[in-house]
Amino acid sequence: MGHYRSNLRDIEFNLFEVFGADTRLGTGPFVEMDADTARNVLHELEELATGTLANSFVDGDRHPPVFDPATFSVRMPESFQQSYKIFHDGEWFRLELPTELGGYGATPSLRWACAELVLGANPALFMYSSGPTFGVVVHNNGTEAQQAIARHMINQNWGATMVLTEPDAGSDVGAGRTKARLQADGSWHLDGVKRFITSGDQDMTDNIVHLVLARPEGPGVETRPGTKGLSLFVVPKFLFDWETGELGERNGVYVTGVEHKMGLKVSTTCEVTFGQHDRPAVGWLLGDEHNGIAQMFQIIEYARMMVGTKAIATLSSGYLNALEYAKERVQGADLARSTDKTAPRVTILHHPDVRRLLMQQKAYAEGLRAVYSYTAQWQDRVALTAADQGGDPAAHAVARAVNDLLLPVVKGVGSERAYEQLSRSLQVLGGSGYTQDYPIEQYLRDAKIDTLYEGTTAIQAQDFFFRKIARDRGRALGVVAAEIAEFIGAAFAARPSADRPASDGRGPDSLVPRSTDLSGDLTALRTALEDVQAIVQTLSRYAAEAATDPTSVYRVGEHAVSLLMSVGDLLIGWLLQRQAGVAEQALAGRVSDADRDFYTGKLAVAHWFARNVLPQLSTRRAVIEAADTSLMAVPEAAF
Ligand code: ST9
Ligand code: FAD
Repeated sequence: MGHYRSNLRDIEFNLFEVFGADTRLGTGPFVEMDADTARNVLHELEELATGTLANSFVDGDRHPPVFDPATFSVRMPESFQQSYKIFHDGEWFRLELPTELGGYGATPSLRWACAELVLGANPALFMYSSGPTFGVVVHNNGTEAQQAIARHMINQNWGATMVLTEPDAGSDVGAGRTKARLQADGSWHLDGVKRFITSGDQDMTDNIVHLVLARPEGPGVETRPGTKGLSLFVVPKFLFDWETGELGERNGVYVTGVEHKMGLKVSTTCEVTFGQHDRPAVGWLLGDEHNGIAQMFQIIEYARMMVGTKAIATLSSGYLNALEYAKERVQGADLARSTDKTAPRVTILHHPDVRRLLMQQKAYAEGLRAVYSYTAQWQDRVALTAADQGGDPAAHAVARAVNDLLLPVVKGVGSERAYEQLSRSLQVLGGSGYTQDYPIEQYLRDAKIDTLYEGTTAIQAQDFFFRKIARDRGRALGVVAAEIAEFIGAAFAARPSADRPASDGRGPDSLVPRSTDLSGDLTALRTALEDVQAIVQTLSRYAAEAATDPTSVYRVGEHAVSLLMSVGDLLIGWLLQRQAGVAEQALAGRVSDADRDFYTGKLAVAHWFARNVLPQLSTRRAVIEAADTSLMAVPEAAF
């Protein structure tokens, strides 16, 4: 059996039972994909993901791609090439495409559910396979002539990259120095060195299209500093006939090095040089307009969602691997009988501390899946309210803003919690977890990158506070807060604390709280909402006070990650309770044994999170309300 443990039951629960995906599938731009087809797609993809796609995951780590400096080229491991070919031949990439470009009409929420399965099985495979998806960006932004490039990217399955980072321009993309000079024929010659470029080279596709941020210069071109002075260029590895797509000469863009990394080794991370060798690096200005950073952010927004989903997918598999182990590993006696040396040995799942570790992982794996699914259903709404669908512009604007707000949560909280909780997965396996007999040490190594690329957690937190909350004047946050408050109000009204079904007292199941403590859980959720609102108010005050005391903003900088993580916990707490409500209703009817276990788990995890995690937000609130700027006053030498 391969490494990947999928959780299709929970994916479908989110899609259909919690977020009502079936009401959006088969309508508007998604008319070609109905709910039954969507379910079939998920089941077929799950089979592929847990088998063929997962098969090369370990081999790709132990036998990573080989770089040949003589030819500036990369050779991929054979096992990975096979997984890639099967994935490509199945035309799964079409799930990501709109119907007008040959897609199947999948909603974003279905697409991200499918993405989870591939990202959990073999994340690099998803990235190498995203050339056609990059083609959508070229199509949406390109001139009519450039749209032909998009068609070749899709139909000929070319690879693609996003090229921002330079040695001196990481988080600070605007510090980039790569230049582009306008040529008489309207093309541009790029000149510079980029680093850390994912999928910069591979030998699985005929061509690779690099989408490169560079600073334009030349007669009649205004050169501006910062990100706003960057333009986006389409720079192919091989030049080609725009009409037919037939490949021509090698272009002057070369991979000159591949990083040796902690993890995700099968994903090439390349130094890419433009115009530094024997020939110019020829490119074209996307859309013939200097709007590079905004165009690139169309890719970044997608990639941030992808990175968060990747992290969450890995955590889920880590948790399920750990759970499997805990059900089999026998060690020690039940704590309640520990003084009796003749007591039978039990599986480690009987130990309260192992349960604590597992319940934390379950809460974050399932809670974060709910967060990305909630975000994705806002993306469905963005599409359904678009002007070309005759949608309401106000509803469209709200859906966009809420999606924007949630992206740093999916990316920042998803990646941080996944890395943290994967270390708990490893802990459950004891010393065995530290070995390569199990996949968790690789999961940890592979998932660490998720807190770093596509904007580090600090960058996500600043984006979240300054752009998505302050600049938006809290409107999108208000929409989400109102949904949470409405849920709490409705839940209190429906289930006053006096109205508690008694525990049926049967076996270990009777330990599950069911709705016994529902009102206590709701109170914890209400307090968490108040805590987050207070944190936002306090940070907003610190930001406002910077008008008279510029150092006041340091308090925001120091505590922005705490805000981001607190909002993440609030959303998880809320969505787990929402899920528990759905589960309770289901349990009131006839369910299969498997579903009874599944729904019972939903009640247990919502209760556990409300009692063990949500109260922590009050402490974070107190810390932030008492914040000062002393940290910034510490002399460098004192660190
Ligand atoms: C990387 C790749 O790390 C790793 C994985 C690769 C995987 C590849 C496969 C993925 C598949 C992709 C397929 C593509 C498919 C897409 C399909 C879609 C149909 N939201 O605040 P300002 C813009 S890559 C939107 O002043 P600074 C906006 O235009 C490397 N836009 O910034 C804004 O203007 P305005 C990743 C945003 O202070 C303008 O930027 N590297 C957002 O100049 C200026 O904004 C990073 O992520 C936003 N949230 O620069 C860099 N924010 O305000 C991280 C900004 O007028 N660093 N814009 O609207 C940052 O993000 C910095 O905050 C900074 C700061 C660079 C933006
Ligand atoms: P720095 O920006 O130097 O950050 C170092 C530390 O300082 C971090 O902790 C950071 O949070 C903090 N920091 C920096 N600035 C601030 C600030 N203003 N406020 C608070 N804290 C700050 N790039 C691409 O363009 N394309 C790719 O395909 C790509 N793939 C990658 C793949 C891998 C495996 C890796 C490692 C990187 C990749 N990157 C890619 C680059 C990646 O996006 C950057 O590494 C990332 O944005 C961080 O930049 P940096 O490494 O220069 O770190």
